[in-house]
Amino acid sequence: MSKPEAGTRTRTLSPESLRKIDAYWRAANYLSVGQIYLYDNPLLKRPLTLADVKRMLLGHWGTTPGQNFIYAHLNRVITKYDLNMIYVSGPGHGGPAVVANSYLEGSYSEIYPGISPDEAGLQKLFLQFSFPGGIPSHASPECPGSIHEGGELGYSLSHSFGAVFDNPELVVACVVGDGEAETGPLAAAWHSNKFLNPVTDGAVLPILHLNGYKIANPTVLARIEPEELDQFLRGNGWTPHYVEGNEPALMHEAMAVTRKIRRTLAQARQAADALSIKRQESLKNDAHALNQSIRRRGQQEVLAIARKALMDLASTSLESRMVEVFSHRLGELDGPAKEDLAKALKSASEPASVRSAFDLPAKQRAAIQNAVNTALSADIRLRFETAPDVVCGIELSTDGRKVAWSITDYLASLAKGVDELLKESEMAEVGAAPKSETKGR
Ligand SMILES: Cc1ncc(C[n+]2csc(CCOP(=O)(O)OP(=O)(O)O)c2C)c(N)n1
Repeated sequence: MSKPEAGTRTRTLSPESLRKIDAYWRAANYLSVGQIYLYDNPLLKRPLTLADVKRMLLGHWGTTPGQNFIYAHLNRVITKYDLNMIYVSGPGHGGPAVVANSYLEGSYSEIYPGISPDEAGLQKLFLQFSFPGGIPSHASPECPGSIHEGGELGYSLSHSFGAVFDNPELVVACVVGDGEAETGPLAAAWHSNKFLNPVTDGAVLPILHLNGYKIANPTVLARIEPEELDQFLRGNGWTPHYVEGNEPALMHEAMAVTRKIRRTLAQARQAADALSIKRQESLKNDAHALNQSIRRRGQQEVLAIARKALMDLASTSLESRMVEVFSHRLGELDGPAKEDLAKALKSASEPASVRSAFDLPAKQRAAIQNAVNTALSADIRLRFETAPDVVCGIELSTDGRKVAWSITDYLASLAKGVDELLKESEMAEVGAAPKSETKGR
């Protein structure tokens, strides 16, 4: 594998944008660290003393600058590309990060006016964090916009996918902790992409926060070789992009990834459209093949039943009964139809053909010859042949005129019924399916 491309310094961001993004990031970091540590003196207007620091510290600083970095950058691309995007914090014990960003954006004070955007509000914001009567140390339902409770690790990806199913415009940026990635639920959730339909669903952008530790203990994904990690992610169906380094200026790299996501989404939708057309065709072919086979099978079954029923009820063979019916039909011919047929048969240069699905015994052939001669008051020359397409019946034809009796019509009505049944079950399937090719779903 070529070494994962490290973030490189480019000039995607103007110096002014870079300064603002960096300022936002540092402000979010300040608000986060303040929540974890500060009991008082929120703006550090006077020299810090031990009395300003909380006695019992909770919340994990280690995950926070990374999450703030991602959050700041995502906000920028949301604004730039007018994306419909939400943020899910996997290492949810980095609660200070999501609270800090919500406060910086103004949503927090909007929902909780007591936590105002001033020094008094800041004092309350810091104090309430992981404090009796305050808010939990992890991303919790109280946090505006939160759809993911961060106390129990492992469900961030599943929740993100749940949010985008049947929500085609939504992109969920899901930060996955490398410690969180060691939980069973998260390890399995990488495969949720198999259930995603790019036509009807949105997109999930997992961001593996590879900061090396699950709080203080080394993580597996940060200790394996980069190539192994790359193959692991690809093996799960993802195309990883790497943003690594120590400098805030590398934010531009994540933006490039998001741009690519939009392009990939459009391509995936096109591919899914083509796939859906192919699927419709193959469904049609399958239905046709099934219909044919039902028709064939129906023919055999009908014949077998008719043969047995005739034998049981009338002690007669199917073949002789068929000849009788055919002869009767000939006898019933009258008027112009009869004259027309007689004329055609008499003037034909070739013997008229009598086709039947099975080989007619001599006795039946003689009966037919007799019926034709009697019906048309002439000596008509006949040629007998077997033809499987004359589905269980007899057909007399010459020069485009035809007298026939077969069970084809019965089978056609059976085929029509089967067709309707297939259509009904297809409609029911479409109606019941949560989406087209599911899910992925
Ligand atoms: C299911 C579950 N197991 C264990 C924990 C305890 N726990 C809290 S944070 C943490 C480590 C998380 O590591 P990571 O996802 O890498 O986050 P980071 O270290 O970056 O904060 C653990 C094991 C938990 N919250 N939930």
